[in-house]
Amino acid sequence: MALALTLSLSSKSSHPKIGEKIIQYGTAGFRTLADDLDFVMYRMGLLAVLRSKSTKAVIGIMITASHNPEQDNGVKLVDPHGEMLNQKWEELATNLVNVGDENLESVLLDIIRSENIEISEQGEVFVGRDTRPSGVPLLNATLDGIQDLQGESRDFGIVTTPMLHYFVDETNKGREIWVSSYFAKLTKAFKNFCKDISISGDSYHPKIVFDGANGVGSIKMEMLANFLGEEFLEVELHNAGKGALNFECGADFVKVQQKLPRGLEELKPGDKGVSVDGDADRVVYFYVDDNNVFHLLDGDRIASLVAGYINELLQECKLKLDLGVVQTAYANGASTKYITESLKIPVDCVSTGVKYLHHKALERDIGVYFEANGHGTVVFKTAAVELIQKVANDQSLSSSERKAAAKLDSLLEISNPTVGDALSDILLVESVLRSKNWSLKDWEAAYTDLPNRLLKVTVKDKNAVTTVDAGRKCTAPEGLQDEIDKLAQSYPSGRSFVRASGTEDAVRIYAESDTQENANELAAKVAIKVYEMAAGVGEAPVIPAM
Ligand code: NG1
Ligand code: ZN
Repeated sequence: MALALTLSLSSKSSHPKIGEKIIQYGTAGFRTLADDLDFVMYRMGLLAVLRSKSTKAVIGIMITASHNPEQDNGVKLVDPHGEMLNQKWEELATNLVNVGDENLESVLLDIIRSENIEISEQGEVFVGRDTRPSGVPLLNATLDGIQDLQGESRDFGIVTTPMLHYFVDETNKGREIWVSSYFAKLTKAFKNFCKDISISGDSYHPKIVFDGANGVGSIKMEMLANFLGEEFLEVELHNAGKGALNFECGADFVKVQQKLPRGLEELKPGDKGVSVDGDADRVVYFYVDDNNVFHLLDGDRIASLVAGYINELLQECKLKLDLGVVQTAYANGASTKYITESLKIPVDCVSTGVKYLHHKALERDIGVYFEANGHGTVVFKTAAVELIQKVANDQSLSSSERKAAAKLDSLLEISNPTVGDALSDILLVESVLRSKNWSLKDWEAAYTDLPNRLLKVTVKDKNAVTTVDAGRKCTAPEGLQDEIDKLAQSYPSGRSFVRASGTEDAVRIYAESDTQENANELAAKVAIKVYEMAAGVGEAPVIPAM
């Protein structure tokens, strides 16, 4: 008879569970005040070892709270192909984090049994973190968890989230990695792409004014810029670590506030502003015009630019591949219309959360996915890349066909196939702009955004707000959707929806209309309805003065 398995968790008593509040593995893992996370990290270290044993592959743990304020932190697990954690394991994670200390061993044993895990199997976990000071103690808690189940760990120190995803994927593909191999891959592909493109005229400038959100993005951007050299891309660094992380800067601030970040107030007309978020998986572009008016080029713009260009290259190299774009309900209505009607590229709309976009995009030969907030990438099937490379090397074809295929091959090599990656996305955007000899104004001319507003309301229990149809229809509280519909219909081109945030304790409200004033007003009126019907707490939202 087999001996009953027992676990001895020697560090458990150093990481006692605190608080009674149930916490959930949300759209971006666990995320809350850093002070409340020690036991969560320890337990995620334990779980990652089990996941590694179960998949017989390296698993990643990223310690970050992305665009949240500096005092928050969080943790996300990375699956073998560099993708977000499998949904069933998200539930296991939620369960493991919420049990009392006295039941920890038995819940782990349940997982071992239900997942048929061979405990003697090797377990290996890659760990990375953003620049938050709380990252160090939380890393130690994570390492304790890994060690308690005899897992091997490799600590990558401060890295961007997409770098860690890339390292996990590459290692599981049997390739050797080191920190600079990431930069080497990106820069080699970008330089290859730029090979035959000469810059002339006044439209494209190989220079960006970079807002690093005072986070890891600025450290890694500086390294990337050194690898590239100024002739390929000059980078003027701002918010490079002296101020508070994400405070009045970074991609989330710029997208939500629709204004220049702190430190870039003096951006000159014609300069290309670029903001990334606290873990550098999101990016937005912006500029000010001659009248000092701010213009934002967000994730929807990046999706349409990149997908449109890939489509052109496919036509030039006469390859019939299945290309599609994936968006969420937060995509600007004008972008969806432009991509489907002008570019004639199919668009799918999925629930908010990168994992949904990623999986949908993988259904295509080449899938371009972006959230409006600037989180996205290009994914592709290996067979599609092989076809493209075949065309690039087929001497019987015309040189224009071969060149287009070679460009497409480099472009796909620049993209991070595992997850949205601000640095790789910047190089994607720069590739297309350079190739088209476009300024940001040229890029923006493709379509006109519908003015929009994103608000949030704190309520007693955000889970009381439930939705269906990719987050576009609210099913509870009863009657709220009817109120939203009535309000939206009373504004020209009005569209609005609400959903519970997966990363914050709040309900998000999105509204679009023909003018910014109308979008602001519609968003505020819907926010008031949410506040009234879903037990809002704190100060009630107000309608802005026109
Ligand atoms: P929540 O908080 O669930 O809305 C936010 C973003 C998501 C995604 C996650 C992960 C918006 C409206 N929502 O999720 O798109 O990026 O954070 O970081 O931007
Ligand atoms: Zn992020």
